[in-house]
Amino acid sequence: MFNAVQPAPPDPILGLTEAFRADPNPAKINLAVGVFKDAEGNTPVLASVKAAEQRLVDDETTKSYMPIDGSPAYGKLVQTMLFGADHDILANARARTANTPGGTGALRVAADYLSQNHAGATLWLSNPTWANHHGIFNAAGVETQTYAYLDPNTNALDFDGVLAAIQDIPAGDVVLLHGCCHNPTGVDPSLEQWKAIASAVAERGILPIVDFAYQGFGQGLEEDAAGLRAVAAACGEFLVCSSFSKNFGLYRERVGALTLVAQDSDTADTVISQVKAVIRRNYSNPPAHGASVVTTIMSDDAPGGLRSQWEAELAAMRDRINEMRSAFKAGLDERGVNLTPEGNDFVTQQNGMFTMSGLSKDHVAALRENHAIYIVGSGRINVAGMTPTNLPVLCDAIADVMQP
Ligand code: PLP
Ligand code: TYF
Repeated sequence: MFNAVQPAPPDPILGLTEAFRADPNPAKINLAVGVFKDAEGNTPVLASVKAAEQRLVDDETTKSYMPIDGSPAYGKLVQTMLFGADHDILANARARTANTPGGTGALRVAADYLSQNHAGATLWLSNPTWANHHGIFNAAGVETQTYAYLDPNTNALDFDGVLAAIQDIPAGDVVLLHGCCHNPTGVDPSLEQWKAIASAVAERGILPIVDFAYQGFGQGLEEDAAGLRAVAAACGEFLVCSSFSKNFGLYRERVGALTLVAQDSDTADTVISQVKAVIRRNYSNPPAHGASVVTTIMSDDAPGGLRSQWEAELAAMRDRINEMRSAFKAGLDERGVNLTPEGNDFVTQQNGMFTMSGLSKDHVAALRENHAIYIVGSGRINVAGMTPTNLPVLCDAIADVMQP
């Protein structure tokens, strides 16, 4: 029965982690997979998470099933993080949130919902985008197309290209926007650009999905939500896919959320009924642990409580990434290496863990073969994998592979 099955190709990013593990070189550096690392190269459990887990062990009274869409308290706090407590969307009960297994789960539930309720709609993805986006939506039967995003001469946003592409998207189609810290480029629109993109999407009658996997990793929790809130101001209806893998360091606990916002509360009830039908057929109800940790932390909002402890830990992660961006740019500048014709300024102008370095496939191969430095074939570098120790080694290696 199984002998006719052909092997699937390895995941381009996770496959690199396996190759890295197998590399015997003690000086090897992994800047591939999108996981935060501290200055010692570790991905520790946050102290606020440990404390919340201890409370859960002590206080949890049942392991009975969760509701299909998770706990109402979690849904409320997700909406508050997205829009702020006083937003019209909360006041008029226009949003519904389902707790999903990670951001990936949110995207897959959104994909099944679209395929079953928005027949024929095409999803438009930025070029480039997170490697898994096409696969998740195609697996649900949603066709994907791409829109222009990055200007390769400057490694900055091709804003005119984005707007021109939106003008050509048919009404009723769906566009995915990265809420902040675009993966893989690190390039986000400015607030003015967000407003223009959101108006264009609204005018065309396109449904936006905001993929929000890095809230708090760019400029701050509130600052990073500005683009999403511009979408909320212009577009009456949209979806948001949240992930708490990165900002709570809860990667393996699989905690995320799909939030739908509708014109009014009755419509929101109808749409969530379809979302719940999708979930029931996929995994029935979500894993509880990660969402309980997030709820425990966010609800303890007294001064000195778990929430302020977590916010400080999140700020420390963000600050470390931004310090590494500055040090990386300085290291390249000192060696006379220019990653674009216009220099290396783009490195410090981008947000979040990733930078699209502009390094070619040959450079990437030479970094791996000659220096045991692993980055994704597209040239994406995980800045959060840089440390004060490996940074000079990295900059020397880039100078070496780029010399004419
Ligand atoms: N969306 C984007 C843009 C991501 O970069 C990621 C993870 O890397 C995800 C979604 C998925 O997140 P999760 O690990 O919570 O499934
Ligand atoms: O590095 C990235 O962009 C992601 C990280 O189950 C990742 O691919 C790895 C495993 C996973 C989800 C995301």
